[in-house]
Formats: sequence, structure tokens, C-alpha cells
Amino acid sequence: MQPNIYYQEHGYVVLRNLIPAQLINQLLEFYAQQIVPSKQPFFRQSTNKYEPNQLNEYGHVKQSFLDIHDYQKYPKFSNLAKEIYCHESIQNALKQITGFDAFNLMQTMLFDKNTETQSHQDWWYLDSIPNGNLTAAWIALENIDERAGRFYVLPKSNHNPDFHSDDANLSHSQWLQRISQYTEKHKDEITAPALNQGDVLFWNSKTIHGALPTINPSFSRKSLTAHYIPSVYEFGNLFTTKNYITYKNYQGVNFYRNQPDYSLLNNFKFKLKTSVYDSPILLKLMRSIQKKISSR
Ligand SMILES: O=C(O)CCC(=O)C(=O)O
Repeated sequence: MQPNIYYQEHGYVVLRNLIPAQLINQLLEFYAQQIVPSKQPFFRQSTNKYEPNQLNEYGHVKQSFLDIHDYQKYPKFSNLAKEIYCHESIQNALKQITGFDAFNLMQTMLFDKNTETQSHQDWWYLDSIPNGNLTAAWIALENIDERAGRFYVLPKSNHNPDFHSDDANLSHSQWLQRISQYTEKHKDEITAPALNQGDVLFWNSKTIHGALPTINPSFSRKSLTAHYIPSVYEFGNLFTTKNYITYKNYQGVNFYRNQPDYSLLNNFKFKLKTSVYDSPILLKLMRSIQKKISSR
């Protein structure tokens, strides 16, 4: 089956050997030299906080890293990450599977140890406007051992009814609970493909995905993720359009960074945001204030 037909039908597709090993090994070298020993707090997708690295007994960083493509303090590392994220093989694959011509890079992550990501869909957090056209990529930086706890998708879950549309005041945690229950009910359908260094799994913003539990913590699952929207569309999520954002450009690819480097002010701003995150009413209010400030 053609990758685009498979992707539209199943909500994901795996393309093998897409990223050159040499590029990946260079990134891993910089990661080991500059990022792992760093004492600075990085923003974590897994804990939703700025925190310094915490290593497990095998030397793998426990928390994931968010928006590694634009670290101000580590430009060489971030440029290498952008080489991968903006690589023509990824851009061509995105074209092939979605039919769009060009893509903006909106968010990135790096995982060292598995963080056992809870089952979710991306469009609650980030998506294209109109919704449903964001494509994410899971890039294996090493051969991922099953015992590390693999990334999984729930095939065809991109065709699901929306889990929130019947209740405008559904909180984030209630929504996550609905998705967890759905995933549990369909657990036999979960697929967690074996991925080797350079393989990439692409999935859609409506596809349910997460990570299986770690079986043996001595295995890392070094990987990158990236989220792209077609350049013709605006950026946002299920609730808002962020038409005020400005892009930077790397070798012809527009990119954006949502979560800035650590500073006392950025830490304070984020704490404020998380304090209202589970209240749809306060969150709506905060988003409209943010929009007003940004559009001035
Ligand atoms: O690799 C993982 O554990 C989860 C990645 C993910 O959910 C994402 O990048 O949206």
C-alpha cells in the first residue's frame, strides 16, 4: 500500500532508514558531551517543569527535553537537531504521506530513558488550523530494545469521534481519562513497531499514542520527536488559533519554539500557566489575554 494511503487510513506509517546514521551519531556525541553533564534547568515535557537533568543508575536522563531545536545556550547541538528535523528526507516523506508541499516545525522533544508517556492525542496541545493536519515524527536515534518500553500508536484511532466535543467544559485531566479508558478497551489493537536507528514513525494529530512501560531500565530509548504543520495553515490547537506567532527559518524550513530557555521570568510565566491548566474557564481567559498582548 502507498505510504500516503496507509497513513490516511491507519493514522501512522513507518519509513525505514530515513535519517543518515552519521548525522544521528554526531547529535548523540554532542548530547553526551554538552547536554547530559549540563547543570542548567531544561524544560521537560514529561514533568511539565524546568528541571536540571536527573540520571538513573545507568546514566540515562530520566526526563524528556522539550524544544531542543532552538536552545540559545547550545547552538551547535540545536543546529545538529535542526539538520535532522529539517532534513530533506523528512520533508520529502511528509510531502509524500500528506500531499502538502511544505511544513513548519512547531515543537520537538528528545527522550533518553522512556518516560512512559500517557495515552493521548496531540491536537489538544498543538495542531494545524483547520485541525487534524499536524503530522508528528518519532525518530529512533538507536536500535530500540523492546525492554526499554516502546512508543505505540492505536491504529485507525485518527477516525475516532472527538473525545471532548460533547462537553465544552471538559478539563484536561477528564479528557486524558477518557482517552485512557478508550485505549484500555482497545489494548489488543495497540501497535509498537520495532524501530532501528534512523527509522521514523509518522502519526497524525488525532492518532492516539503513548509509551509502553519500561521492562528493564538499563535500556535507553534515545529518540527525537517533531511536530509539523503544513505551511499553508495556521498554528493552534483544539481551542485557539495562535496567528500571532513569528517563525525563524533554517535552510528554508520555518520553525517555532513555544517553550523558551530557562530564566526566572520564564519559570514564573510557566508556573502561572500550569496553575490554570486544568480549569477550562481560567484557561480561556488566560488565552484571550495572551492573544491581546501578542497582537499589539
Ligand atoms: O515518545 C514518547 O514517549 C511520546 C512522544 C509523544 O507523545 C509526542 O512527541 O507527542
